[in-house]
Amino acid sequence: MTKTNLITGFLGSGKTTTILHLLANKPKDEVWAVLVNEFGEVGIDGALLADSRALIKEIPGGCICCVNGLPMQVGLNTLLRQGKPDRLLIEPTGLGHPKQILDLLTAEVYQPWIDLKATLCLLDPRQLLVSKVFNNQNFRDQLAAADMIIANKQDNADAASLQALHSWQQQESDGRQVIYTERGAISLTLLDEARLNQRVLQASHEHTHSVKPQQGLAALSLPEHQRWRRNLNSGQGYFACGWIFDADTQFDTIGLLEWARLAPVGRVKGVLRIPEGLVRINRQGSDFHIETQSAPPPDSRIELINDELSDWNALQSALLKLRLP
Ligand SMILES: Nc1nc2c(ncn2[C@@H]2O[C@H](COP(=O)(O)OP(=O)(O)OP(=O)(O)O)[C@@H](O)[C@H]2O)c(=O)[nH]1
Ligand SMILES: [Mg+2]
Repeated sequence: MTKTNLITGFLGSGKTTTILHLLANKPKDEVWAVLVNEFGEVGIDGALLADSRALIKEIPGGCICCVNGLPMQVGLNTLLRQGKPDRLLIEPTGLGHPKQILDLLTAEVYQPWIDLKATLCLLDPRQLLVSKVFNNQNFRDQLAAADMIIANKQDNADAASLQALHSWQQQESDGRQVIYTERGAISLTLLDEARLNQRVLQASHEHTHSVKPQQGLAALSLPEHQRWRRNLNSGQGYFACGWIFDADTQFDTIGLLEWARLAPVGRVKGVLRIPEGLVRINRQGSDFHIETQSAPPPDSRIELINDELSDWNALQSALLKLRLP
């Protein structure tokens, strides 16, 4: 059986960062797998995890209505049967509801395969102070469904957000562990804690797609001879726009980083080709993280997510101008 953990948490709270930390510290002789389900139609987290030596399966276009759909189940089955991993970490979309995925993981058919361990919920304490986030039912249910709360980004937590965290802990943690950390640097032993949380969750269902959810897997690639394409997604009060560019497209490094830093949106993530190789861009609000590597990526992809509809065309024109001849 594969020991399995759900790693939940709202948009940009640090799920992928935590998974990268766990993978970097996993026992050398164990095979680990990661299933990532993203809100955007253009999958980025798979590319952010690509170097981690784990088996990675990415399901883009993630939402509560399709998380239980065929792509997710096919992804899960492929990882479990072909990979036979010792451990599976599942990162659902930050905007999604944990109910369907927990229902799926506890379904009869997976009983011989999955040993469900603790569900860890990443929390950026500052999110407790943002009313649009705090009042989001999915945010609240992610916390409610967790066996332990990982209060991440302690380096950026100010007095007000720590106070909000303490109040939440007193009123709603119900004795569950709250672990304070930075960059998801948690102990691997937490993964073996038991799944005890039995709260009954009400799933909400509000989502629209620019393409049918079942086509989500197709978003991973670009049709032949097409230099780029974009995909839109919206739901739960959030809007996403992602672009994929072919392998030959290169971007001006400085211009691209400025574009990503200044784009008037809450969330930016991408892996793109630059003359020096590749750059990974990951921005949540003002938390801006970049990494470069000399090997070029198989393609370039970038995704923007915002809590109101943005001028995607203006952002796109500026991005297209950053392509090198
Ligand atoms: N300052 C700071 N930034 C962090 C910390 N942990 C993660 N980040 C940054 O926060 C941003 C989001 O991190 P991710 O790990 O991609 O978050 P996520 O929850 O996987 O995001 P989604 O999958 O888009 O929901 C990135 O820019 C990270 O570098 C931390 O402890 N401190
Ligand atoms: Mg992520």
